[in-house]
Amino acid sequence: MSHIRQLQLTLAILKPDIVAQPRVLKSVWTRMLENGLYFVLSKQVQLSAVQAEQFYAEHRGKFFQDRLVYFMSSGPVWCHILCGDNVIGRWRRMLGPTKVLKTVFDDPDSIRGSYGLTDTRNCAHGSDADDTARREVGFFFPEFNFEEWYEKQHHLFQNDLVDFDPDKMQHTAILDTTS
Ligand code: FUP
Repeated sequence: MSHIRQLQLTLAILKPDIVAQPRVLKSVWTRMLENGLYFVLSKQVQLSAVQAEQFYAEHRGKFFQDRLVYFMSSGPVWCHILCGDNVIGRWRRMLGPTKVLKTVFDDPDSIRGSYGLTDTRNCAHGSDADDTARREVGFFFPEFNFEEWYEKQHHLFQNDLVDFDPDKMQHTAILDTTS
C-alpha cells in the first residue's frame, strides 16, 4: 500500500469583491500557488440571483441571505477546483474565519483578514468537507467526473507531473516527450 495519502479536492470561489480588484485577485492567486495548491479546473462565472440563492440554500431565511445573494450575483466570480494534501482544511485556514469584522483582529494575515470588507464581502469560499466539496464542485463543474479524475489524473498531481498554465489558471499534465 502506498504511504502517500490520497489528495483531496475542494471548491474555491473568489467572490466579486476580489475579482473586481485585479491586483488583489493576483495576490490571492499568488498566495494559493505559493502554498502549493493545485488548480485542477478554473472558470469565471456570472451567477444569477437564483443561482446564488441555490448555492447558498443552507442559509435560506437567515438575516444576511438577501445581501449575500445580491453580493454573489453583483459581478463575476472565479471558481476553482483545487487539489492537494488536506486541501479542504488548508484552503479554509488560508481564508481565515468567515466573519471579517472579527478576523481582521484575530487572523489579520489570512486572506479575509487582509482583504475582506464586511462579513458578507469576505473574499472567497472554500468547501468545508469532502461531501460538501463534491456537491459544490458539481454545482459549478457538472462536467467534472471525480471517479475518472482519481483514476486518470490523481497520480500526475500526486507526483507533481503538472505545470501551471497562467492563461487558463490551471495545472495541466506535463507531456511525456521521451516516447
Ligand atoms: P463559510 O463556510 O466560511 O463560507 O461560512 P458560512 O457558510 O457560515 O457563511 C457563508 C456566507 O454567508 C459567508 F461567506 C458570507 C455570508 N455571511 C454573511 O453575509 N454574514 C454573516 O454574518 C455570516 C455569513
